[in-house]
Amino acid sequence: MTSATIPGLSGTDTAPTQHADLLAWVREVAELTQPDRVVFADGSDEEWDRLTSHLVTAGTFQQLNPDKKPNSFLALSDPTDVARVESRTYICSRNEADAGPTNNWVDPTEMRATLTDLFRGAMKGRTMYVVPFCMGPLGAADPKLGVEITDSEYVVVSMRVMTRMGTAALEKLGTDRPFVKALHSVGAPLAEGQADVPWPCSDTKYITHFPEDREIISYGSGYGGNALLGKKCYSLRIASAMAHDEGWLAEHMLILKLISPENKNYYVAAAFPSACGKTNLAMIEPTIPGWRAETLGDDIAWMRFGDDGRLYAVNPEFGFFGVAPGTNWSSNPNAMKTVEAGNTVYTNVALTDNGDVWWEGLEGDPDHLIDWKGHDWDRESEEKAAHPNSRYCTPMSQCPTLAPEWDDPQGVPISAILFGGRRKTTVPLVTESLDWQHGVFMGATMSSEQTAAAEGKVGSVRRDPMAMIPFLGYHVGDYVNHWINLGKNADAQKLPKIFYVNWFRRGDDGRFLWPGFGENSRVLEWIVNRIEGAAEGESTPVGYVPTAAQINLEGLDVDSTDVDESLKVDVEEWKKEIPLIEEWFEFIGDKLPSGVRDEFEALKERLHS
Ligand code: SAT
Ligand code: MN
Repeated sequence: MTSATIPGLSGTDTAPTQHADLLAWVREVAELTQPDRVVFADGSDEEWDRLTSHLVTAGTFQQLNPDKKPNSFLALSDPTDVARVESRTYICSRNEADAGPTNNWVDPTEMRATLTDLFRGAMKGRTMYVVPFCMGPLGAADPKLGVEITDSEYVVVSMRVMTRMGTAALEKLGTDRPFVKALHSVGAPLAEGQADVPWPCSDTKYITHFPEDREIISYGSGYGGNALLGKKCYSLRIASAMAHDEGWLAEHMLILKLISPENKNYYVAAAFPSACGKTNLAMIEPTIPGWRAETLGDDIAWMRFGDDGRLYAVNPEFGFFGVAPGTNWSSNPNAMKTVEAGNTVYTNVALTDNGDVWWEGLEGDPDHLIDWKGHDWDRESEEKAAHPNSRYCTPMSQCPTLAPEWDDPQGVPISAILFGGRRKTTVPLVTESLDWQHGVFMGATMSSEQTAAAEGKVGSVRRDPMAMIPFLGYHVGDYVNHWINLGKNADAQKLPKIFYVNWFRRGDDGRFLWPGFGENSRVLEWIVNRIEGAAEGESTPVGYVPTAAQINLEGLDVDSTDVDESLKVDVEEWKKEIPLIEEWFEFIGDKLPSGVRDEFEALKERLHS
């Protein structure tokens, strides 16, 4: 047996790698999970065709009308497997204290034993795919590699869209480069002769992370962030732990390039919880004359200080896994053009009678659809045609506004960081922080109404520091402290300015006070002008907030009193936030950095003076 021999390996028994650790791990997993065969994914077009055909035959995929959506497919998931399952997501650090109060924790030895039992024979009757991938540009000096082992063709195909996957990543692995082990099974072994279902999954789900070992093990779900392990599991949970150790930041942020009428480039990173419009902002079409925008990423930013002392960001991903409902030719024309170009996997949207897709908020008024549960749907139907967390998974390279520097391993220098949430009241349309530490306080106390991207009660307000609550690989207090320390060690002049935005403030009757979408460019213009020292803002107890007159509202068709309202700092409303922040800080506990406590005390004083 040569060192590259894998029992059950398809075609030949020689693996296309000599990486000893990888080969040992592949053998070990194959022995435990007992798949029918083992296949190394190469990321080729031929492989895509083979796997998508297989998925069509299996009933997981329906091929969409090639005239409407070339080389694109619709998957309808099991109705119980539609979002990330935070209650089943674990950070298995060696010490419980390191996982912190926001994560589920189980002792790693105990968790590994549980998982070993679950994985024993878990891939019976299935193919085990070995999927090498790279998060971030392949040309990086220190490429961030991973290998996902999975028994789901849906995952392999989606990983090809979302990551730099296949032979190029395997080559980067060489014989001994370190990589993140990401093991996944849908947890639905097939007995001899047993027919498969279109969306295999298990009622038992575990999304587990071993931060010290840089390892991920996921069982029982085939959906999104539970199963495409390069995304939240690697690029946020594991990477945040790496970033803490190594002095950089792994953040739940879009990366946007703004080009001013003077042709000057500004790069902005922005954090919002899942399903709060990150993709729309990432692909914004400015409504104000002379301004242009380009996209670098819509979900994750890795940021580190460059030799020049500025903070540089790269997007580790290769595709967009965007929320479909609400996406349309006016809210996000660039997302529409990206998916229309084809090569897209849709999950849990509705199917039209002519083999196209539809979701709530999309143009058109179809008489009849097949809804995401596979049932007939018409306009009288009470149920939504598309699941609220339905998604499109589409190559970034197809985005018409993609910035040419999107694949540059250097990254782009960030001028502004935006934090934002979905709040009906209290939080102004835009607030500039007093300085870095105050900005970190803003980020640490970020709050948002819960969306459908995770299981839980939609609409309830939760604190979500830097939109990272579901994605932290370690203690939230240590995380906030890491932000404070990075600021302390940096050249304050070169740090990005921090802003807090809220596109979602409402009037008494529930109407949105600000039109949002492309009009958010007016807020971005104010932000850029603040960076340049060229815009006015009022000093308020919560930071610098513009008046309506200080924002460019030319040509905007809204009631200016609504804009005033959207910018209002109501001291009495803010006083009601104080006990909520207090409670939140108590929950974080002793590890909350003193600098953030100082900011809290200073805010209370400003509100009471
Ligand atoms: O399901 S994912 O985690 O990939 C998407 C999201 O929640 O933002
Ligand atoms: Mn996200």
